[in-house]
Amino acid sequence: MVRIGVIGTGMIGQAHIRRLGTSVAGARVVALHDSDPERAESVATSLDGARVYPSGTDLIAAPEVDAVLVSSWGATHEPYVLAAIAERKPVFCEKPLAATQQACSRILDAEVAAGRRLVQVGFMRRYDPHYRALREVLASGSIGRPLLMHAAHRNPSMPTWFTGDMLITDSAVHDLDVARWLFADEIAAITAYTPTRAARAPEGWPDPLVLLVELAGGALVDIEVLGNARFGYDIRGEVVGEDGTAELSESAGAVVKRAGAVRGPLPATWLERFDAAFDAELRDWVDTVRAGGPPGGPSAWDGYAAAVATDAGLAALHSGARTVPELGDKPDLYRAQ
Ligand code: ISE
Repeated sequence: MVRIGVIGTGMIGQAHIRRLGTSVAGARVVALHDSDPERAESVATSLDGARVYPSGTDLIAAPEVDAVLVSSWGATHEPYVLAAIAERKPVFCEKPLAATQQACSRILDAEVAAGRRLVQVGFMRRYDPHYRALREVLASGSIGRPLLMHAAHRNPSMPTWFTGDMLITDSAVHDLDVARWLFADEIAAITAYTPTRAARAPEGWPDPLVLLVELAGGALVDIEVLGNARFGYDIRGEVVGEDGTAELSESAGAVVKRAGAVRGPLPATWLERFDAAFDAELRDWVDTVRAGGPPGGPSAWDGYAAAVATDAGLAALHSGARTVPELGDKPDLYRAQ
């Protein structure tokens, strides 16, 4: 049984806690911390014997905690992940791994110094059955060498605390990670385009936003992001190869053709669309922690590369120029992953 301490008991933290109790075998949430102690206390009442800690670092150091799940506000991640590495405890960190390239770089340095991989980052799309099926088609070689990808990330609306820049750091970050993962390549340049602002988008938001992403191997990925599409949560992906194309299938559920019309399900939120992916990522993480091995999911390097890409995306957005990210060398620790 892996005894887990959760830092951050907001919406995504509570969803993870629920999953750890219902859909994941071999895990128990024993410790909680939140910057709002009342919220942590109220979440603790639904858990058998979970203790609330006054600080995240106390929780990480507690002997009763075997592994840490960080789901607090992104800007707070770095010190928690560093503390978990210092304690040599496995840590699952929601995206972003940390707020900037420099902060992620410090995490890489700490993990390299520890000499083993302890960090998994919550890029759950890599566990989504539809994305996995797409990746298998690419790996099978049946559509030949992939040349292009068209991706769309349409959100029905955004929370009140969202900002225009977060369309890159919080939304497009998933598509940037998926591009690296599907093409097994790194990002070489990003250009951002902002067509006429949607009437429903808040003043000053780059909504819609299109990122044109050049991969080091020469493939090109276009990513459309909408923050206020209203009609539903719509995630698209199509890869164009030398010999054919492969498309992300729509979410599970039957498509019905009847009375001259086609109807199918469209998820309302990302929690619904990626429900199975969230279950699968936590199961995999807990399994690897129980086995005592390195995590099998997105690594600190992936979290770092995503931060480098979002920093470049923001620079491209604000300057209007094609921006080349400075990734640096991949440490040996991450080469065999
Ligand atoms: C949100 O934070 C997520 O991570 C979702 O997966 C993403 O689709 C959404 O745009 C983000 O705001």
